[in-house]
Amino acid sequence: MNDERPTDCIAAIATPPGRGALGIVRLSGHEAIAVADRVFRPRHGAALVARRAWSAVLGNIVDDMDVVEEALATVFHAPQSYTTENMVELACHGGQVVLARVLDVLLRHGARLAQPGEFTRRALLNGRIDVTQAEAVLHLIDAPTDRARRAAVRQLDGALKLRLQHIHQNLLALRAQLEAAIEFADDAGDVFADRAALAARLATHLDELRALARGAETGRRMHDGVRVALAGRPNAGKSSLFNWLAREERALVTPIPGTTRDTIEVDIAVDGVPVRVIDTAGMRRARGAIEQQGIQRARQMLADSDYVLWLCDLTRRPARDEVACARACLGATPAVWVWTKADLAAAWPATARAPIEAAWRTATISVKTGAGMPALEAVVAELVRAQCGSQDDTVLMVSAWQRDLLARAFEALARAHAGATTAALAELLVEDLRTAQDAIGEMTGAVTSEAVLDALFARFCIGK
Ligand SMILES: Nc1nc2c(ncn2[C@@H]2O[C@H](COP(=O)(O)OP(=O)(O)OP(=O)(O)O)[C@@H](O)[C@H]2O)c(=O)[nH]1
Ligand SMILES: [Mg+2]
Repeated sequence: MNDERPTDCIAAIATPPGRGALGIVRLSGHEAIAVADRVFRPRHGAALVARRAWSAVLGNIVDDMDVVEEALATVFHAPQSYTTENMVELACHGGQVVLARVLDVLLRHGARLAQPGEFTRRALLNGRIDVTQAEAVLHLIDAPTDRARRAAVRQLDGALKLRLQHIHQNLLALRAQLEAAIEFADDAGDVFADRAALAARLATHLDELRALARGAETGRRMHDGVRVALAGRPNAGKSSLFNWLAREERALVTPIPGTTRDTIEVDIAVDGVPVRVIDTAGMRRARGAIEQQGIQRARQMLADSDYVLWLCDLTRRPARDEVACARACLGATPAVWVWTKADLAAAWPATARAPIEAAWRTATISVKTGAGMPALEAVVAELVRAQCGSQDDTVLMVSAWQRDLLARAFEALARAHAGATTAALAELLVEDLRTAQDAIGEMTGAVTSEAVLDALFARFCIGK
């Protein structure tokens, strides 16, 4: 961890731009309360510096003789604040000109404009939170669904930090034991003597890391969402289903085949997981350059999606290459075959349907009557659950570099485990354990570099 801990007074507008009932300007640093006192005139009583922690004081913010704004100042004394430093939060009226003026006055009286994420960075540098908790702050602010919020709050509370610390300590203890065994090879309690027991211990740790990796993958899904594309022949009813799922008339629906050209996307929530639904152009031999581009784009979308709902119009007689066309368009992306327009007379003979029913998971719907829609939604929910699980207390909201660290720890531990079951060199085994342990340590920020912290906090907004 970096030892250089800045304590100068930083200030920033902490609320989002735009009009609002309230806007908050916050200050943090050793001199924060003193700087606020230079511009804040309490309506009654003593200056802020003489106030008890967490007192809220009504007063004016003045610039020389000018009253700039009326505000409520809340005083926080170190270490009981967000950053662990002295802090003042000025709750002002939520107008951009007002807030900019208040900030400007503070900057001219000894504060410096905070960098993005600098308040949270100070909380981290001062040891109140670790990297997993700083990540949780970001994920909490960005949470696209309530389930993602719950996971972020749990992590902010230190759940992941404790888990990682626990694993780190266990790996450390095991490594110490192994190193001692190497050094005093003749000792009675040589852990290398019972290779099977050692392998079992490593397997337990490997399981822990596997569970973490699964949780991190779920967290990624819960943040990025699951992509579900709607595809099929022109006029199959894709845009109709899209509008139904979006609960609004977003996409143009007409009886003319080839209506949709560009892809259209909408975000919905399924079981607390964000799902991006993508409507695409109908697949056929394109008539004209625009449609050709649309189809090209649709194919790309299918390749980039997690799932495809392949829609097929029951009322249109099947073409000879129906299945081949679907297979070619879908590529490797898993799909559910959805029969549409079930309210109308079907033109597909049972013999043509049978091979499809055998090869694909299918659903039958009518957007017009709503028949089959709950069942289709249940299928989508099931697909989403398959990606995101339903166990909330194991979800990790971590970033890509933390997932990489987890993978590194896992690989090293897997090597150690393989080494324990064979008669690999003890020193190599210890080295692998050290690699795993360091990677886990890095995840909590115990040995995190400045560059990594810069990258993390660059994703924050100013004032957080
Ligand atoms: N009766 C009935 N008509 C439907 C149903 N779903 C869609 N349609 C009609 O089928 C036609 C085509 O629907 P769209 O949703 O535009 O089809 P699409 O697959 O998006 O078509 P393209 O964008 O041209 O590829 C429209 O006239 C819809 O009203 C349904 O469940 N029942
Ligand atoms: Mg369409």
